[in-house]
Amino acid sequence: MKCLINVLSGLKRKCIPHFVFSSSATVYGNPKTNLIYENFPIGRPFSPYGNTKKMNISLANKIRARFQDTFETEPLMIFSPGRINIIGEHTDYNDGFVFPAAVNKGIIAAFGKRDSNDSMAYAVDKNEKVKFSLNSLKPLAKGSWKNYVIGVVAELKKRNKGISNFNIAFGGDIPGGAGISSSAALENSVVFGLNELFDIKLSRQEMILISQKAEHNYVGVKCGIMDQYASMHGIENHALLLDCRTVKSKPFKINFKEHTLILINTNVKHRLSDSAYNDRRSVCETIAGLLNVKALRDASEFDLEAIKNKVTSENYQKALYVIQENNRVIEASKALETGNLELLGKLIYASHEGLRHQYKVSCEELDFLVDQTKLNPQILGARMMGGGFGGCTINLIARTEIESFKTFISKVYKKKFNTNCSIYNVSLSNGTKIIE
Ligand code: GAF
Repeated sequence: MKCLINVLSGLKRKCIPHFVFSSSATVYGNPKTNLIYENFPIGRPFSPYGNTKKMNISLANKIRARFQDTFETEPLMIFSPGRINIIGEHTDYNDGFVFPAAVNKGIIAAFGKRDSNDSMAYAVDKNEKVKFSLNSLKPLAKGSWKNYVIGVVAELKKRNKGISNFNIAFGGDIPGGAGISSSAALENSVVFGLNELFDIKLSRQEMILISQKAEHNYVGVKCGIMDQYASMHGIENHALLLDCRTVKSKPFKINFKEHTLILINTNVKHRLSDSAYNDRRSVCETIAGLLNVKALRDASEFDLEAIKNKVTSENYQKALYVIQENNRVIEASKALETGNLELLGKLIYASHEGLRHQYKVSCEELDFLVDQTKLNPQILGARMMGGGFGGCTINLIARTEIESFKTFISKVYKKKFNTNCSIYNVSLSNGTKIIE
């Protein structure tokens, strides 16, 4: 009842939500109307994003306690999730399609106002603190967590959003470099927390663009919008078929019944992944220019064939991968609508092949994990996830097979690389939100 009142009071506000019908629900349960509030302003007490099941409560308690001990006030608490991506890798910055979902792991951040001439950020997991002045913000050493926080603050200042000094303490339960986007989760937690603390009245859609710009300008990665979008707009038990040109999504209820998704972390992150990422983006933009289209999203294989002799064969393959991967995302959404998990699995495997041989963003450890799944018919599909060069694979596996596969893969991975892989079960969660 309380929830219904909250929803009605939210609807009374002047903006109009965009209603989307999830056709997949006809396959996985009763047809259901879902709400996508991309431009909904944020404000207490209304949150259309509800509670997130199985969030890490002990982490939240730890972050709150550290904040209280350090800053001696009661914090505003935010949870911002990481994301998985079923299919559609390196398509987002080509204005293409992706299929991510927010998960119940991510960043928990505590915020409070600060009566001082500077602000302070405290990374609890690293036990590191940084003080900074809001009037002289600049990127710090490359690779530092501080750039994610300061970058968001700088983007808010650039837009003349009225913020004053503040404290933040944060920690997470996804390792950096795992390909689950702890970076977008952190950026979103900062913009969401400051929006709330200083009553800036940004919509979720405005916030994700600020997070993305922070990553471009302070972290130095020219990322697309997938991670920030999924983390901010996630819906419990749903994946989002996101059109990265319109930045609007269609939620698909995910219930794979006898199957489920698990993540396997290689626990490696190879050097140069950021520069390789930016290089890939620039290749795609150059080829889109040659094709005279806005982005590779607008090109077909036929179009690409026509300029084949104007590009290197390596770059031809990269552009071809993007065009094919975009098509795979659409095929995957149809497979989900018809409940065809075998087809979904095949598309996931094909995505990995493209990332490995055409786009060349995989690595030995990821390829090994994917190759091992092919020995097991109970695993329908597997592929690397995220930017690549390390991090996790995502695996579509029969539930009955999980325990024996975990034992198997842990053993063979350790034998091959003399290091452990980590296995995560995740549930699909709501987007960035205030927690009690
Ligand atoms: C990273 C980026 F941040 C995303 O925008 C996306 O490009 C992804 O790599 C690859 O699909 O996570």
